[in-house]
Amino acid sequence: MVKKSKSGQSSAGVNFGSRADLSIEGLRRTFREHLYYTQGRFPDGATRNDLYMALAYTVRDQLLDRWIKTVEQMGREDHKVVSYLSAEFLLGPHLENNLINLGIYQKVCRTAEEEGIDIQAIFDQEEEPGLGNGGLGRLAACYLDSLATLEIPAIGYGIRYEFGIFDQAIRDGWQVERTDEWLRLGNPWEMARPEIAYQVNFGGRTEPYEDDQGRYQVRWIPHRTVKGVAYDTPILGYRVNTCNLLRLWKAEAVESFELEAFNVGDYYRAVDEKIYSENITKVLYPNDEPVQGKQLRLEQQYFFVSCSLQDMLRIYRLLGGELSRFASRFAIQLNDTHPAIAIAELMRLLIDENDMDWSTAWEVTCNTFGYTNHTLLPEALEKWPVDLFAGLFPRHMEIIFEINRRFLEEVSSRFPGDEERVARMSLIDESGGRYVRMAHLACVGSKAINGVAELHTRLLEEDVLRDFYDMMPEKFSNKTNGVTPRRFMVLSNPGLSRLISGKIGDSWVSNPEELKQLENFVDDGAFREEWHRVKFENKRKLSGLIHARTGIEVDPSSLFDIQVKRLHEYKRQHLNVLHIIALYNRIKQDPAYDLCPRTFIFGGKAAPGYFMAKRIIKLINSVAEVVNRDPDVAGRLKIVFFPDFNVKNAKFVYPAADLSEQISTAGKEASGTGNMKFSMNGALTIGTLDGANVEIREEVGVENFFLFGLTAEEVCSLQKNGYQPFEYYQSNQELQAVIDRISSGHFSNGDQELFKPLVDSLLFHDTFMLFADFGAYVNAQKHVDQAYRDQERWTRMSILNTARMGKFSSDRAVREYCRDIWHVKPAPVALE
Ligand code: NBG
Repeated sequence: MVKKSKSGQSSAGVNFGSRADLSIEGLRRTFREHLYYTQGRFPDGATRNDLYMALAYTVRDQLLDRWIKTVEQMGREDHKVVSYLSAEFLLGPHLENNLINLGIYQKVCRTAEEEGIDIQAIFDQEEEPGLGNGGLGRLAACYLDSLATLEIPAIGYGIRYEFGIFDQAIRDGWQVERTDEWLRLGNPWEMARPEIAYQVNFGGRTEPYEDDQGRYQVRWIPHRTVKGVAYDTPILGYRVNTCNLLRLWKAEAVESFELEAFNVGDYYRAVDEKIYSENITKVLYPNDEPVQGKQLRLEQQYFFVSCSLQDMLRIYRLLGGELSRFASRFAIQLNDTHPAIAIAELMRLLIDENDMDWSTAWEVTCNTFGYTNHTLLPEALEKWPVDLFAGLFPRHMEIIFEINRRFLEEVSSRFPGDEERVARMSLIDESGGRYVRMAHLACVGSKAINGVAELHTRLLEEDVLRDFYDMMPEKFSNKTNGVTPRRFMVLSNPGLSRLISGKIGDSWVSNPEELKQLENFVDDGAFREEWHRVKFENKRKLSGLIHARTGIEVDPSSLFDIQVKRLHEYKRQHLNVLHIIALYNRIKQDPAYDLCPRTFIFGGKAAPGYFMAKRIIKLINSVAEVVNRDPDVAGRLKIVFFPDFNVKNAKFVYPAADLSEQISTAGKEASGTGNMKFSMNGALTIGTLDGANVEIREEVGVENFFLFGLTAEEVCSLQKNGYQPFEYYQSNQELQAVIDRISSGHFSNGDQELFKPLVDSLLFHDTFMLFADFGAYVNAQKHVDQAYRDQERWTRMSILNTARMGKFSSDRAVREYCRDIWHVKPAPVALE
């Protein structure tokens, strides 16, 4: 339980009275004060946003004591701090989460009700900070939640994008993008810290010189300087006092610089400079996996990395330690290669700005960083043209060349005469054009390298990073992803959480392995009935939302078959569509065809420039148009594309699923985390042996998982032996009929061109082997259909899924990082 402070005594001994008071009266008073003094409203004139803001400030007040004490403690005691560097944090709404973590959710809801306030409408008012694309950014947010819950001192460092991931609307079946103006009505959760600001340089040249002691030094004479300003958001743990810090950087112009020195009289150019500077943190690049080699993206990466490292060095100086012991106070984790330039930047800061010698600086650097890889897709491995890189960061380029020179010397001496290996491992790809390989930089400059699921880590070791594994196997380990049960169960699925807690108590929330105890109740008919009822209620709620957003009526007693995730060919949403069309064909052929009524629900955004992904969205909607209104189908099949899938509406989606679609080509999905969110909420999975599916299946039991498809090895060897998708088309009649149905224009008002690019790509390339897996997939779906007819059995399997998902809590994952990589321990925060 949260320890209450004695009427909010601060460390300075000042009594802040009511604002930190958790009693109902206290909350009520603080809320009214904020409505009046912060929002400037009487209750009568207050808008919904005023009410939301006042409540958010009321809750934030509760966090402040904990937040200040946590941050103070980081600087005071001899604790190591985790510094999580990530270009993305996909946080989702804060308000409900904070209420849950504080333990005042029920109390606040009840009080609001008494006041005649529609609390759901207020929750709904919050714009989510969509500062990420998908799994990688959401994982960072889950890890912040777990770090705080485990009472580990930690700072998340990232970018305060003015526009997060775009809002998706569907027009005429196509995705249209709208800018996400999440800051429009104000953000009560952040605090601007204008006095915490750093200068970040770009471009220019370097110049060698001799310092006072006659040592060789290099100075960087930049072409341009931008200022990074800190915006802080509190991240409270569940029922603890630890309230960590998320520090996001906003780019601003260095006013004095252009206005006075350079642009005297040239007012417009000065303003241009300002706009140029602010551009850096204007917008999140909306590409999920493949990288976009854009200069601005590289500028964003360096910008936030440099600010963050300067900030850590400042904090470290406050502590007064020897700089050579930096790694004993900070463990920095690189969330993929987006912040990997940190390795060169820390070297630069230590050598050029703190007079450290190369080898000490290199030791500090290598002991500080850990690197998490999140992808096996070759097109998602970041590499930057050397010219672009050197133009923006001339000094870093020199440092990287020197790191590389020393490293390749080591490679040569370990593997004499193996020139091919040297070329393969070089930080510079010279196989055609010259590129900086960010993953190689990350591997060389980190003491630990990890993948995000067992299969993924094995494939890294055997394939993508094989040479590095050969040379330094001790650096490699697996850290299977996890998700927070607070947001994805307690907050998203209150009905199920209440049912569970009623049976086994509520300590599973911080210790989800306890969910195992639910296994004792699978034979309890009354419990199963309750379980089923909760699931049905969740499906009813989602049905209402679907109707409101799309106008489509769905039947909550049908099987809810859901695939929500970013649109990507490797995730194979179109394989799901091929199955739907196969069912449709069966019904058309035999209107009495016996099948369990199903509602297929899709959701997810496509990168705005990803042609195929956008066409898959159009295909889903086109098939939906035809199937949903075909009288022969008569409600047995319904298809929905739920627009604008994000963290906020995810909470209605995961708890309502009967079936979770995890059907990526084996060997392509590093882990997946949506798969975990579904299964925790009692959905059964139909899936391939890919990413964390492998481990989920092991945990929940093979008999409670619908497996199909080629293994990663089979995918690989089929590819090698010349995969011919056309042969599958010719030999599988059902597949042929499905493809022909699309080609004929049946779903596109006779237009045979619309889906031709998609169909041709499948017939003649099928890079992700839909055709090879089609038969097995349709077959597994048949088993799903059979199983769902036996509702007792299905509910049993559903309960067992939830009961056995404890492993996939982000608490477990973060504990492993703490133990194996960061070497940090909990540091509980006392309030008085
Ligand atoms: C994604 C993977 C997912 C994985 C998340 C989190 C990137 C680069 N990778 O499979 O595709 O679950 O990372 O680890 O976004």
